[in-house]
Amino acid sequence: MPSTAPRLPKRALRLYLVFGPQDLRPNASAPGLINAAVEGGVTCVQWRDKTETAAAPLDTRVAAAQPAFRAARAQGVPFLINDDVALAAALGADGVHLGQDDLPPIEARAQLGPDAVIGWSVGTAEERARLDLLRTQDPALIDYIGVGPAFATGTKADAGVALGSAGINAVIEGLDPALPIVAIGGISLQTLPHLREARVDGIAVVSALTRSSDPRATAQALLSTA
Ligand code: TZP
Ligand code: MG
Repeated sequence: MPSTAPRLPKRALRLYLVFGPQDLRPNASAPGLINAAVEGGVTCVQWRDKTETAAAPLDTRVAAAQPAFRAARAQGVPFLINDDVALAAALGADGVHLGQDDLPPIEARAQLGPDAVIGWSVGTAEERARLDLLRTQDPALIDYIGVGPAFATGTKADAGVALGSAGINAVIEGLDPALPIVAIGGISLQTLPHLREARVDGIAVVSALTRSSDPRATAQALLSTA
């Protein structure tokens, strides 16, 4: 039994909205999307800015993320930052989601402190081996993993080969059941039924919600399909 409560309970990963300015429909706002999505049942939000703002000075990145952060805070859902550890620290976000080529989790933990949530992307056997090694060194370093791409996705060009349920289960085989797992990549109302066999705690989506004309209803439908 872990001696302390998890930084991010599994239920917070049930339906995870990931997005940035590049994903918003014309005339949509980040707070508007977050409000509708959380009303529909979204349990966690990640700010993933892939626009030129990502290379701008920190105060510009903070200003860009601030409306989304405030909306998530007002809605009472965890708010994580993709890649940008300095932004997470400046904003006071709940933590970060890191890819294998981002700042190593150990360094992110050193910068963000013991309370920050750290999520890590794991999509291959090699990446799984890296996770196992890190967890041997410090079982509490990583708070959850994102596994994918579950299906083909047009949202992330370098997402890799679609894993499907069987591929996801192979990557996570034998993992500590206490470690929360979220599937990501190409998950929509159409593909979600094919994920029922995957032993994951939740799903993360970009386009299923950002491209929906009614994110509230789509979030509800995703939750009832899962
Ligand atoms: N990481 C792996 S796949 C992916 C990310 C950020 C993109 C997911 O986007 P979508 O639109 O839900 O396929
Ligand atoms: Mg990244």
